[in-house]
Amino acid sequence: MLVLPKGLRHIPGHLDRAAQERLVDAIRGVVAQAPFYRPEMPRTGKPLSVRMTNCGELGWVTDRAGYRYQPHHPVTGEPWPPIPDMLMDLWREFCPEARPPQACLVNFYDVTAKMGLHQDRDEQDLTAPVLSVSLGDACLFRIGGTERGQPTRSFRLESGDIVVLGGPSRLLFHGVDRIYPTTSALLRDGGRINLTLRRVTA
Ligand code: MD3
Ligand code: FE
Repeated sequence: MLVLPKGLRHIPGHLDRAAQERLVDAIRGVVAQAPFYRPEMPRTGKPLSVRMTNCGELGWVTDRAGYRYQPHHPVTGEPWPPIPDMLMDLWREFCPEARPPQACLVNFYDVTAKMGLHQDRDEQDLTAPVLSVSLGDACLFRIGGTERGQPTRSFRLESGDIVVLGGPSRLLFHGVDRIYPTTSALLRDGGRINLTLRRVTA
């Protein structure tokens, strides 16, 4: 039996293929207004392998100056486009107690991209849950404890899966170790998109 950390809900295959296609279309609309860009590590400026954009009143960005939320795209200077209705509906369904999300980070992984173990703690409101939607190729997701170096567990996230991180799971270390190429035909050129909806301000 797979035991998940308290406060972590994994809903495999919540979105059927038609819903995934509608969501990809909505994200294509977002990306047309706010193109993917290559974020950089704080201080070093080393590029991340994941490409990013956002929708919502605030977007998470990282560059030499550090990690932060800001209301405009770092390359175009334009405000982020609104969060698509489908995602607002998922938030109301899975996070009915929470105030509305302010940010939706859109991560794009080509088949070589990964994301190292990290904590999400750039939000002022750490009591609000994070809701994640996976689209496209499957990945190997890893989740640990609240301290670096604690044991980790790995599981696969597939297209259409939803993960809700609330309560005690909100500050767990987590990352994406690898993408499994050609495991989904949703995105014509392969790769994986992950959407994370968040409340940012207290
Ligand atoms: C566990 N994204 O954007 S989503 C991130 O697949 C991020 O792109 C990963 O980590 C991705 O920050 C994982 C699932 C997720 C999101 C937030 C979490 C897991 C989490 C916050 C706390 C614990
Ligand atoms: Fe994260």
